[in-house]
Amino acid sequence: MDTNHRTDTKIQSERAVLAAVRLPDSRFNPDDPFGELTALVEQAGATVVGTLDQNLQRPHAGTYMGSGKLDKLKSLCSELRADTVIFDHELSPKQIATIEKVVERKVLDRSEVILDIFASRATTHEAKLQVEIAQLEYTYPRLRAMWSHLERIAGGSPGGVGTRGPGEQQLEIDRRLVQRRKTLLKQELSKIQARKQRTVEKRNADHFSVGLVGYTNAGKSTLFNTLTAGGAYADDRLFATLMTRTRMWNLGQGTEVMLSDTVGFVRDLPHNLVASFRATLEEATHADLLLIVLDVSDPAAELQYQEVMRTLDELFDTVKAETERSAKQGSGNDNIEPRQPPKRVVLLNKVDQLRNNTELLIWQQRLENSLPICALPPEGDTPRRGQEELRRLVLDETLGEIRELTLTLPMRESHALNILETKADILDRTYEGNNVTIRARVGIRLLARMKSAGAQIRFDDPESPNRAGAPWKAPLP
Ligand SMILES: Nc1nc2c(ncn2[C@@H]2O[C@H](COP(=O)(O)OP(=O)(O)OP(=O)(O)O)[C@@H](O)[C@H]2O)c(=O)[nH]1
Ligand SMILES: [Mg+2]
Repeated sequence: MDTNHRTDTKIQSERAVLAAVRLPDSRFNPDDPFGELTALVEQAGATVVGTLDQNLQRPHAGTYMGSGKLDKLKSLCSELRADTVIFDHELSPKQIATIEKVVERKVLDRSEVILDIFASRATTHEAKLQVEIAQLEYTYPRLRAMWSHLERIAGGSPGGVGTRGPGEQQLEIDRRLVQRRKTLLKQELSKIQARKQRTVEKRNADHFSVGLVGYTNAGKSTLFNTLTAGGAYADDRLFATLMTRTRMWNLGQGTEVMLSDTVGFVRDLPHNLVASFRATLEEATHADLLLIVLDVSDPAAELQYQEVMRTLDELFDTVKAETERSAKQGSGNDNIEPRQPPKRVVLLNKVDQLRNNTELLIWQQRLENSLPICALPPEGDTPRRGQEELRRLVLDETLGEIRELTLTLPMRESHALNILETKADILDRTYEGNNVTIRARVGIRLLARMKSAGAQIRFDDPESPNRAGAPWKAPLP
């Protein structure tokens, strides 16, 4: 058999034809329908030699694309000497096998290409585990469908196809091995994640945390590096960052926040990959403030904005549902307050790349909480556009509205006292027994955070009815 068959999904240095079925609800950029898939395929190391798409009301069950179009796809591939066909959406294992039979070439879907890129980018142990689990769940059944299909046309003789040709029995053994491997990986992953979650929780209790999120290549790592002068990987490639990185960001006035750089979003992220990467994205949901980095110089900015917002909404919905479920099951802790989703600010990034201001004005008018910015490092001593405003904005968010309050706390609360000494403007203090009473100008959000971290603070607010100094129940902003 001389066709290029599918024993793995690597497309390094292959010649690829891209194919797509556009349905009424398909999301794509009409000005450059294959732009994003081309970028993905090139990241995976292949060359795009041609494209073909078809508008349909609904996909054909067996082959997704209509059969006439598929024949056309086959002749296009021969004409362009293509090795591989890549579809811009998910296909079932069966659809892949059927299409492969018609076009006589290796067929991949968009999710498999994304998985390949993730596999080649994963450097940490955690990222590698996540990618392997996703590949076992997504790619493996698709490869298997192909093997058994090849098996049939090769007459069932072992070794008849390539050198692999697994028989039915072999497939059964493979399936069990894969199952065992997956269980093992998942156990290891959940151990790592439990450890990480404890670190994150402890850190967030002490510090205001800010998460950078956004579409891949939007400029998150660049901004992260500029603000923290750190060394996250910033690169003009998709998915340069796979894991969350966190560093202190010094805002001045004795205030530091934890800034996190996360994995980039992309349209239709393979669902198994989302499952394994959810913990990574979920870290973003624990932030106190989300900075959404948007590349406004990208022609597909609108689509990317929609995608990021949709993914975040979904993520918050699942987290909320899970919290409610575990509360119903009586986790023993009745006073778990459902977390409010963090405030979102959209950073209109790469403004230096815009040729005129009109587009920027439209974004600003439309999004109340937005800020034009350039994420590149300062030129000499001068910070780039928007960076100083961003620092102010985050500082204000961190401290919250400043009020003059009288606080009473036990002397043993040395950690809380320390925070007050550095971050509040202390006007007066008196000692009585084991307690200290402090009159201070202090940000209410800072106080709320100290309280939720367990600090025993009572306060008298002249505007509040609980003047007697009952434990503070702050109406959180
Ligand atoms: N001109 C210009 N280029 C920028 C700006 N911000 C980022 N870039 C460039 O955009 C490219 C992508 O930046 P990254 O910071 O790696 O993007 P990212 O959002 O971290 O991407 P992922 O890690 O893949 O999610 C790099 O080549 C950056 O130099 C900006 O404000 N202006
Ligand atoms: Mg990055």
